[in-house]
Amino acid sequence: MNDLNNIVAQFITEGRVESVEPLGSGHINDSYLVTTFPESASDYVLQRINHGIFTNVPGLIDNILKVTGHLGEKLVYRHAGYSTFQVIRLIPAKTGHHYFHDSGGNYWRLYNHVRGSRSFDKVATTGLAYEGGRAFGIFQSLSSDMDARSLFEILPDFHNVASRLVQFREAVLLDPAVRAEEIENEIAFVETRSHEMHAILRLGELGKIPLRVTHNDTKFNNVLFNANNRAISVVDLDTVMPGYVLFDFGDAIRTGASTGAEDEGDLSLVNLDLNLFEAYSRGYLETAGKFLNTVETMYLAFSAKFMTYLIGLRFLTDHLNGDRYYKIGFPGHNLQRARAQFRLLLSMEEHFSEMQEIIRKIG
Ligand code: GN1
Ligand code: MG
Repeated sequence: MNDLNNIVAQFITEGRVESVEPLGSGHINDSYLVTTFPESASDYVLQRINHGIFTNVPGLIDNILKVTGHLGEKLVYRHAGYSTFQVIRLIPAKTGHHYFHDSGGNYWRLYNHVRGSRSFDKVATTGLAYEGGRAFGIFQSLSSDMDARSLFEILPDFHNVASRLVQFREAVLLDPAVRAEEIENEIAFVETRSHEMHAILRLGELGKIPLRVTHNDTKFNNVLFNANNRAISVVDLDTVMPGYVLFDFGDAIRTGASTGAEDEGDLSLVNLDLNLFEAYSRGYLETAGKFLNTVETMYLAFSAKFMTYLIGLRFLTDHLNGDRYYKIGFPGHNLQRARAQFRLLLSMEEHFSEMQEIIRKIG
């Protein structure tokens, strides 16, 4: 705790630190809520950046500054319509950088904490789903006039299914943790769908869908809500880089329209909730619909299947590799996560024509 206080002291903050407590359920970085007094002073979110994954921390921070700068400027000066929406800010360190590199080699950063905000791992109502859709739609609308190529590709090929499949097949072959034999069904599940899952990649190569500034980690718990359950911000900007909007829509549906947790052990509890899907899509298209092209809109329903497949594939690959990437809570956690994703994908396959019909009606 004292160490964490010392880290916070490296940044230019208001108030005096009252407490530093672990925050959230992210699988990559370590996050802490820093509360301060007096009450009028801002609270903060302190994060230790996983620099094994984000190896270029200055590049990462630079991307975040570019995007938050652009969004902040548009919200304040040009987009009065989204008056309740806020953009999180990186707090400068006393060195002048927007991160702090400690003597142990760790990289830290500090964001302001959006006052009175909260997030949800699970979406309980269509009202929340609608608001989540609006939030990511606003984020994308505000960044839609940015040159995507001005951002550094922080994790190259992050949602590239071809390279994810190469990594997966290599893990199956090398089988470093000797786990491949127990998961033959899951391996077959991946392989039978691998061809159709290249659709978005192909559309990109053909120039039918543009590269845009995308968030790339639109888990529902990355939306912040106020006390009235209105979405007021989106967080976790680490993976903001050039991408396809379909990644963001699909990943949000994967977590925001499922009846079960991402790592649900009882697969009978995992299904796509069509009402949540409809509500999220409505909120999203109300805000993002203005700039999407017809091919992007046409593939929204498919993108939910795609991102559920891709994240399931990544969990399964990490399981095969002996859990080296994602934090796990217990042995077999990544396999359980992958199984829950594949169960959700089955449910989406079952309801696919209804999903498409919903998008057609709204779009
Ligand atoms: C990771 O750190 P977190 O929990 O926001 C991952 C995402 C996955 C997600 C699955 C940099 O996100 O891509 O969708 O887990 N982030 C990275 O829950 O790999
Ligand atoms: Mg993240």
